[in-house]
Amino acid sequence: GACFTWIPAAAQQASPGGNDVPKEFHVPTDGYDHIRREVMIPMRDGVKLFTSIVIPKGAHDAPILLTRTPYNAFGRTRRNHSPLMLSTLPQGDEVFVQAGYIRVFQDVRGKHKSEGDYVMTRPVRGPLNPASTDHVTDAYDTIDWLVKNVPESNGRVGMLGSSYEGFTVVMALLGPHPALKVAAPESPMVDGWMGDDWFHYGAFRQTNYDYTAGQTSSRGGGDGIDRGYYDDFESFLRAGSSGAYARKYGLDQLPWVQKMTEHPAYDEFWQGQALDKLVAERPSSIPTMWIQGLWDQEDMWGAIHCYLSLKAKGQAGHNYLVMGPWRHSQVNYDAYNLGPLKWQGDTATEFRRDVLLPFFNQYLKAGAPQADTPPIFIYNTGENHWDRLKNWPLACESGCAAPMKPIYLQAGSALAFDKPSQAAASDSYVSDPAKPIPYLPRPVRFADGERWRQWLIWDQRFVVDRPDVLVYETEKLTAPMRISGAPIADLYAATTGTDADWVVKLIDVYPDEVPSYPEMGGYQLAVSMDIFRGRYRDSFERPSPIPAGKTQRYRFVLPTANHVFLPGHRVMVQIQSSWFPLYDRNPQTYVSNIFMAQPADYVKATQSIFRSAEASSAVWLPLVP
Ligand code: PG9
Repeated sequence: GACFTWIPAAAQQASPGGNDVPKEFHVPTDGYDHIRREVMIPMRDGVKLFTSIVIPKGAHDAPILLTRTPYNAFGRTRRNHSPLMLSTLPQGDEVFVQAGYIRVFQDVRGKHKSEGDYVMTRPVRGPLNPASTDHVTDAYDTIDWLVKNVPESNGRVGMLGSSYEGFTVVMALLGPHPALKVAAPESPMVDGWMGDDWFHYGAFRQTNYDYTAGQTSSRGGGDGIDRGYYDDFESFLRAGSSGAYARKYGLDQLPWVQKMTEHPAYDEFWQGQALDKLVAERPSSIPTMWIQGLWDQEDMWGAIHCYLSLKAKGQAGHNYLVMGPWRHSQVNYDAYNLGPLKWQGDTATEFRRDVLLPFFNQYLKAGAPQADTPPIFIYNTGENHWDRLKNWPLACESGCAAPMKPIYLQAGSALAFDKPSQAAASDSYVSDPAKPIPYLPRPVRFADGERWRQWLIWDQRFVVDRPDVLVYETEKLTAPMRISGAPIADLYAATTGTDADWVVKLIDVYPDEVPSYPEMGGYQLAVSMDIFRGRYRDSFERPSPIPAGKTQRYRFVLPTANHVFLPGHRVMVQIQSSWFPLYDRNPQTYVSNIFMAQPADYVKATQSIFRSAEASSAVWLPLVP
């Protein structure tokens, strides 16, 4: 083992005052249970990537678990200062450490200790990436090097990682090295425009400014934004448009901010990097487990859409879907609960131990037993247990065991399955961009991680009484009502403006009293909700002004749910036209680029939602009979 090399103080005195920082400092590691090799792995273009390899002492024929990260590989392998591998690696790795895996983290090019240039979620080689390398080749070259240069390994590699680290797993699948035997993209960032980090159906997520500043204002950990406000609601509202906010804080110098600003619509820039399309074009034969949370506040689109597009290509045999009752990346932590929602046991640790590890072992360890991997492993968030299913979804528009069933908005704030029969009936509200609806109670602080991680399950009572939120609710249910799939919002709406945002929330209203858990009495839990920018109603690529006063149809798929509304609960739908400051405000006047909207473009608009025979607004439910 390496040990501290004693250099007498006198010998270090290059300057008269001395130097208390020695030239070399080695920690004695003889008592450690692991060895660490930090290497620069050369890629095909000569760029070297910093790679931290953590090997159990005495390992031989051990599988390799690889994660490629923009989040500092050095730091990712140092959770605690400890001589124990279990302690120094991330919590999510514990089951793999206990099973004797070699763990590898690598900085992607251009970040932290790696050489080269950084491009945010760098697209594959082709029209959007003229270089000779991408994450596909970097993963390939890394795996090639690892299996040739880590003698303790058995030459088999698995890749796993969440979010950006999940994105790099998906990239590796587009041209995999033969030694890559199994993969698990966890909440991978897949389509940044449709519903992952950058936009949702065209509405821009302003949290990205902090993220982009952190990622790209320097090669290492970048700097934050000097806002001058405690409340982000205030800092964004005062700045004006999202573009004005970026200019005010100097963020418009960052190339990624410029790219997002230049591509507000779903043009070739976004289409060409949508990985759910690319994985279906180039399906791999590698057993892959697509994992995400049912309340994933960052990457709600990626895993499920990759799974569905591969299934549509006949690839379901070796692609698996896991959806836990988790916030973003919670799969790698404890998951007894998500805020006030409590589950049966630690759903994340149990998943890693009982499903994920056996799946990896099967493909990575010689002689490991065949795992009993369910094709679909999805938490039932109403009945509070895991479902092991053969197929997903259970209800959908075509090709499923059950069809979708609309639940209609009705007179008197009611919600019911009978189609409305009245003519020209609607409900209206005034949406005022000067008083946008917060997505969390104010003060809103993006930096408050605890609240950010829970915003999707936040009790929606905090906005239910606002005059600019429409609310529809069923009677108390007398029998359980199960949804298993993706609900679809289907609005017939008119606006006095020429552009508008539509937020639709499908909510489980808890009984007035929950005796053993009083704080859940009357809780309004959104089981599926999203935002849609009205200008994209006919085309995501080519937006168009909304004709003022003319009823238009807005149909958009909401996030996947596997939920049972229990007897005594009610189903609620809420509709509103802003979700601030997470999403930028729609000025409600059509402008060519909302990032550039001028103060005068922001106008009040009256929004009318129709609930009539010819314009029956509804939420289509993936109802399981
Ligand atoms: N959701 C984060 C992210 C991924 C990719 C791009 C931008 C942000 C993450 O958690 O890594």
